[in-house]
Amino acid sequence: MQLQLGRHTLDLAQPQVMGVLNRTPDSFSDGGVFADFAAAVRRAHAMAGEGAAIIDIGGESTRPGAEAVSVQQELDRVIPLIERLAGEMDTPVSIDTGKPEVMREAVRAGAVMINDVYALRLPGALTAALACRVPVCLMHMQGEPRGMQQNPRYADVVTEVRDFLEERTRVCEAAGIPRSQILVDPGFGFGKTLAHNLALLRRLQELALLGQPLLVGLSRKSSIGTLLGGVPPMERLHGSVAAAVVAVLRGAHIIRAHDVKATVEALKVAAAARLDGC
Ligand code: 7PJ
Repeated sequence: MQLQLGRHTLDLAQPQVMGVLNRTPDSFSDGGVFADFAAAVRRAHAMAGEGAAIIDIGGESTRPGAEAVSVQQELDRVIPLIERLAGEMDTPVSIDTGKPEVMREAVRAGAVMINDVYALRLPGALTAALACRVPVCLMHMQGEPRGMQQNPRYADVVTEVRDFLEERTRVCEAAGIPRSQILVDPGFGFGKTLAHNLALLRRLQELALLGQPLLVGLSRKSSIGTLLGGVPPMERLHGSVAAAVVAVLRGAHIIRAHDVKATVEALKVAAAARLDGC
């Protein structure tokens, strides 16, 4: 399995790491350290040096209860950074957004992938993504970021997430996005309790069977903190790496992570010991 990202071909037979770069002052996971432009540029280069295959840039926090940002604010946060990085870096850049205007401008600025936690469900997003002609990651989320963690409920979370991702893939393909450019993601922590997240991780293979590149983000998420007795985001490194290894052994192709070096090294060892993606 391969993924074409601009001039780069990503080999998905090996696990790949997507490095997270938040340009948000209210990010839960890094406290907004990379809101500063120069710090963000340095961080992107550092992650590329550590083996990130993609740098994912976001300008709106989707943590539970986060403030919404305007289109202009989001553009101001991400576009200059994407222009700079796409011009000087050999690592592909993706844009983490649900807003059609931001998708368009980001791809114009050099982003080669769209990562949308709304799975192109916001008005105009599907049309915008289609026009951009870049791969899209469709993520599952129950509800909206503001209230999604209040009372998430499922009859069978794995089946519901799988059916949702299958349906969104079908809708996107029918609209004209080639299947080869569609990634799927269960959206750990997006309208899910610890039990839901664990069920998804245990049965991740059922999502791999959809046949699309499978991206997962568990890095520093609250489920990891809970399993470790309530530790804060900066103390979730080892737990996050363990979760990444489990995900890759159960069929994930791309791991979205803050701690690139640790994740890349762990996944190299995990991949070498893997029988055939089991
Ligand atoms: C995810 C994401 C994820 C994808 C965020 C955080 C919260 N995109 N954007 N998957 N999470 N595709 O970084 O913890 O899990 S924002």
